[in-house]
Amino acid sequence: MSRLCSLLLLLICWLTSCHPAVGDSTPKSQRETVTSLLRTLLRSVKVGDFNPNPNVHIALRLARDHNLETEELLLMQLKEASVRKVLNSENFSSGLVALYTLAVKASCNDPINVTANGTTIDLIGILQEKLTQEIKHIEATGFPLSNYYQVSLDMLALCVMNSHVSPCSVRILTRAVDEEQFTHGSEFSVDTGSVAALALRCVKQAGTIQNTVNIEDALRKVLTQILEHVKDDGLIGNLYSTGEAMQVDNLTLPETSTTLAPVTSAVPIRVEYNIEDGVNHTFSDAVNVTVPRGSRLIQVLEETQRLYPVRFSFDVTMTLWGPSLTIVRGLSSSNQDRTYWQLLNGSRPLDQGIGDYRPQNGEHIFARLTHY
Ligand code: B12
Repeated sequence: MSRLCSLLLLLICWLTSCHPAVGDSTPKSQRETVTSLLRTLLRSVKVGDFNPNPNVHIALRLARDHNLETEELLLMQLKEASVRKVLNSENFSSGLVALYTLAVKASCNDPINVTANGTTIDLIGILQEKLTQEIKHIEATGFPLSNYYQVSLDMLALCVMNSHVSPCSVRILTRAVDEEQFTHGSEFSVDTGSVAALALRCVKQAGTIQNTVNIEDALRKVLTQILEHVKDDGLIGNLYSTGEAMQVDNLTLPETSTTLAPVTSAVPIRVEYNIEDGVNHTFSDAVNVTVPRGSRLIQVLEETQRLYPVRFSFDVTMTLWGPSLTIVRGLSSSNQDRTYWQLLNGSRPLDQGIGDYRPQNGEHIFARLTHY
């Protein structure tokens, strides 16, 4: 499912109209892939889901073929979840509000009047407020409350809804481009650059900002950075950022061969699993563990925890990308301290999380508490 997230975000900039996609420009050869993708999306919608995925709804609405019953169910879940998050003051980050707003709009519903269980909320108003908080936080600390990906998404959502985007927030985003703040680990974040470019382009085209010189400079710079990340195989950044990046410079999707997901088999593999507090240096530990070939990294962590429940204990937080590793041996990553459990194979950061990555025999996996 996580692989779909990036493909789905590819669609958000088409949301200026609330009509489902008209016509179908998908080449015949790719229709089967699209249909299979849509089926996977439909299967991911479950009755009673408390954390529905707005990306899924956006994608379903923009597709040519529809399953209105499932779309209706998902829309209802999104409305209920957004009202619940607001009423119970649950974690509702600015970018998530932006995605909910786009999802509601994709069903021709008005994000200003979202009603569930007798309560009505105004998602656009909430989004405006969330973006203001992000901007204040950047001005006070130098960093967003969430991250620049979400700040860009907020601005893009407001812009495509023809809602007010303040010159101040635009200035903050162009400054972030200028200061090269779009990082992911130690690398330039193609995802963030792409969403920021879409947001800046939308604001420029809206024509509500007087002096657009800064916007044009920032757009040029971020486009250059994105193009510097085009790989020989046609990917831009990696598989997950390519969909987003493609929207910014009209590149065409490279032909890639679809590889079948490896199947878990009884043949065992050995993986060295290392944990390390790379911030306060309070511990560093390692163990060799055996799991069936094709296992996902989370199974390595579970097996290690089963063998050594205290030394290798861990916990996760569920996100739109699946389980995020947040606690190792009782030590929690922290948004406030800007730390996270970075995942590496040797010295190379993984491009997937523990729910997706499948280690090979003999790999040296590290979970290292690191600053971002
Ligand atoms: C910002 C960001 C981070 C920040 C998040 C903290 C912060 N400041 O907010 C940091 C630097 C900590 C981070 C870490 C990682 N990230 Co990151 N991240 C992003 C980015 C650019 C934006 C996420 C976001 O805000 N989304 C919007 C909000 C509304 O959605 P959300 O689900 O609520 O967002 C939360 C989760 O996405 C979570 N998160 C961030 N990254 C990852 C990765 C995984 C695997 C999971 C499960 C969750 C997760 O943090 C977000 C804020 O709380 C995305 C790009 C993208 N296209 O989404 C990459 C992205 C999601 N990250 C990615 C990766 C690979 C990682 C790492 C595994 C890297 C590593 N080798 O350690 C780690 C996660 C390790 C772990 N402990 O589980 C990949 C995931 C690809 C995949 N198929 O799984 C993405 C798509 C980038 C890419 N193109 O490769 N990330």
